[in-house]
This record gives sequence, C-alpha cells and structure tokens, in this order.
Amino acid sequence: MKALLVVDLQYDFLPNGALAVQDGDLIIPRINAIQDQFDLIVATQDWHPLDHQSFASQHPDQHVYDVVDLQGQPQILWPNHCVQGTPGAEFSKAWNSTKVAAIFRKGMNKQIDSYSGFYDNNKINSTGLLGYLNDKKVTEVYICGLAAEFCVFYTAMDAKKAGFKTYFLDFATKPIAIEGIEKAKEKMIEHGIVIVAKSEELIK
Ligand code: VGL
Ligand code: ZN
Repeated sequence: MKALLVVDLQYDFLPNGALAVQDGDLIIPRINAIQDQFDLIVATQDWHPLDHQSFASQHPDQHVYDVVDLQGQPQILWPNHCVQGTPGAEFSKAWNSTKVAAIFRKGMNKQIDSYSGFYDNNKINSTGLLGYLNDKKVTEVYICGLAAEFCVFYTAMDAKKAGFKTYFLDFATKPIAIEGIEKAKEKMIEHGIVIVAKSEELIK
C-alpha cells in the first residue's frame, strides 16, 4: 500500500499567510496532479491554540525567529500561525482534498511544538498517524507539503524510522529557507530516504 502524506497545506504557509513559504502555492497543482497514483491520501494540519508557546507573541522579551528552550528542546519562535479555527489554519481551497481519508492535527499542546506528523517534538505524545498507517497496511510513504525543512522533513525522518519505505517529494514541497533544506536533504539521504526530484520519476 502506497500512501501520500500531504503536510500542512494551509493558508498561513502560503503566500500572504502568517508564516508564508515563498512559492508555496506552486506545489498545489503538482500535488493535485499526482494524487490518483496513491492507494491512500492522508493529511496533517498544524493546529495551535492562540497561546501556543512556539509563538513569539508568548515571549515578551523575545523576537520572531529567536530560539528559546521549550521543555528541554531548542524552539524557534514563530509568528502566530495556524491558530485553531482561524482562516489561516484552513487547507487551501486550491488543493483537491476530496480524496483525503484522514486528517491528523498537531501542535495542539501549547507546551511543545510538533513538526512531525507522527509525534510532538519531545516524542512523548503521538498523533495516531503511525497506528493508522499500520492498520491500513501501508508500506510506502510519499511525503509532500509545507514547509520542506520543518514539518515535511521531520515527518519523513519519523516515517523512515518507523520502517516505511520513505520518499521525499522534492517537486511538491518548498522550504522556508534554502540553507535549511540543503542540510535536511543530506540528512534524509544518509538515513535512506529517497528524494524524488520530478513527478515523472513516480510513474514507474
Ligand atoms: C511548520 C513551523 C511551525 C511547518 C509548522 O508546517 O513546517 N513550521 N509550524
Ligand atoms: Zn506550527
């Protein structure tokens, strides 16, 4: 079973969003175009309470992109984004999400961030995604969405560690910063994750 995992395709990560990824909108038609090649489509949704501790607004002496300690983890402070129930937290209407079988929300515990679709950053709590994929007999996971070097990267690393054959769909993701994604790609290759450069490589 081949599953497509669409990570955080939400307005706040798209141009004009609160934590906009440059050219993030370009990946939407590419994701729409490949979806019928998969047995199962699953989405993650960044879904924060307004007082989430990853928001710089919660740390009066700090600025956006400063790094603080959160539950023993280094935490980049972000602008408020993907606040539960707000328009910025919604999936893009340009994405054809009708075939999505399940949505796993993350980042709901205000004390800890959750980049991976599988676990919180401290790996104490799971979202249920791993149990779901195993229950569906998934063996191969193809990962796309936003942002490449954060939620897509950490989701791919955890998928690989969980034993799935894991594909990072490079043509269907965009990074917040170029420097970050180069390092992230090296790390993924080291761990045996397959980087798929073009959609044509999928059709085999
Ligand atoms: C993300 C930063 C904060 C992501 C989510 O989806 O990559 N990045 N929250
Ligand atoms: Zn977030």
